[in-house]
Amino acid sequence: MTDASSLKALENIPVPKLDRVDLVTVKLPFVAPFGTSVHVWTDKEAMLMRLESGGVTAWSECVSDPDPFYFYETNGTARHIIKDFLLPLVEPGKTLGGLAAEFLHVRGHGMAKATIENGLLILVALQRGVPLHELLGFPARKIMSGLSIGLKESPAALLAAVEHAVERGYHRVKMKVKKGQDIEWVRAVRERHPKLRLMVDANGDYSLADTDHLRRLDEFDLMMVEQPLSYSDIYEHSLLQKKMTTAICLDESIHSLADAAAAVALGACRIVNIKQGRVGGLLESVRIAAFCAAHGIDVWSGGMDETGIGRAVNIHLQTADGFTLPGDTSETSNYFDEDIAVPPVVLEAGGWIGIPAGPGLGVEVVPDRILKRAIRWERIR
Ligand code: OSB
Ligand code: MG
Repeated sequence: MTDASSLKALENIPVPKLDRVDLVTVKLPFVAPFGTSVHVWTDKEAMLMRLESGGVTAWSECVSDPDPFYFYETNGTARHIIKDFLLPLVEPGKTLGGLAAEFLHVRGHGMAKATIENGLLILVALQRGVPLHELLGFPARKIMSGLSIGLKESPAALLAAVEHAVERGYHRVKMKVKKGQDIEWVRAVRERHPKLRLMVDANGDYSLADTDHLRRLDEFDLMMVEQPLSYSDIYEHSLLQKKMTTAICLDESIHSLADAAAAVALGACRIVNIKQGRVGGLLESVRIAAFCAAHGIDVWSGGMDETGIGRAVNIHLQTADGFTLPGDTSETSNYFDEDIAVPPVVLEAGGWIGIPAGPGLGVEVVPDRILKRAIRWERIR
C-alpha cells in the first residue's frame, strides 16, 4: 500500500551528482496518422534527456509535443524551463522531495519537471541495480493493456481498427470522438462489439450547451467519457456529470494532486487519467493514485504515444496502488515500426503487459537508432 512512510522514503532519496546532461530530440514516423479533435499527428517528436553519473547512463523522455495543441507545454518551452530554471537546481546534497519542493517555485511546466524527476529516479534505480517499480516501492505485476484509436476517415476504418484491438486481446478500447463524429460512430462499434470494454475521448471538444447531445452517449454502456468539456475546466464537468449516467474521466484538467482533489470534491469525474508528465512526474502520480484510491475514484495511466522510454515509465508506474483500470498502454507496433529502445512492448497471452526485466526501466536505448532519428542534440551540463 502507498502510505506516508513509503512516499517519505522516496522523497528522502539523495540527488545524485550529475557528470553530464544532454537533451536529444528524436523524430520517429508513426505507422499511421493519429487524429484527435485538436490535431492530427503524423510523427512523434520526442525530447529525451540523457543523464550521466559515475559511469551510469539513464534516459528519460519529456512527453510534450512540438506544438501546444493538446497541452500548453511544448518541446521548446520544456527545453527553456529545464535549461534555465530547473536543471540549475539539481545538485547533490538535496533530496528528491526537497528538489520537488524547489521546483514548485516554477509554476506549472509539469512535463519539464517530470523529465528531470523521472530521469533521476531511473538513474538511482540503475545505480542501485533495482527495477524502477521496486525503487518506487511496488511489487512487480502484469499491467493491463488499452488501445487509443484516433479519429478515422470512415466508420469502416474505425471498425477495422477496433477489430484489430479485439484480436490482439486489448483489455479495453478507447475511440476518439469530436463534434459531428460521435454518436453514430460509437453506435457502429457497439453494435458490432456488444460486450467490448469501450470508452470515448473528446479532448475537450464540447461545451455545456451540448449536454443533451452528450447524454445520448449514455445508451452505449461506455466505461467513461474522457474530457468532454474544456481542457481547463473542472466545475462545468461537475454539472455535466450530474446529468449523465456515463462516468466522466478527466485528463487535460488534472495537473496536480490539488486538481484531482478539487475534481473529486466537486463530483466533476468518477475516474482520473494520470499522465505522469502532465502532473509533474512519478511522485505526484503516486500521490494522486493513492488519494483517488482512498476516495473510491478509479485511476488509469494515460499515454502520450511515447517512445520506448516513456512507455516503460508508464508501465512501471502502473504497479502503484490505485491503478484499477486499463490505461493507454499499447504495443510499440501500434505507433512505430522501429522504436529507439528495446525490447518493444508486445502483448502477452490474455492481453497482459509484462514489466521489462532488469534494473531501471528494463529497456535499453539503441545508440544507432538514436543517431538515425536525432534531429537535435544539445549538451546542457
Ligand atoms: O488525450 O489521451 C489523450 C495522445 C496524445 C495526446 C493526447 C492523448 C493521446 C492519446 C494516445 O489518447 C495515448 C497513447 O496511446 O499513448
Ligand atoms: Mg485524453
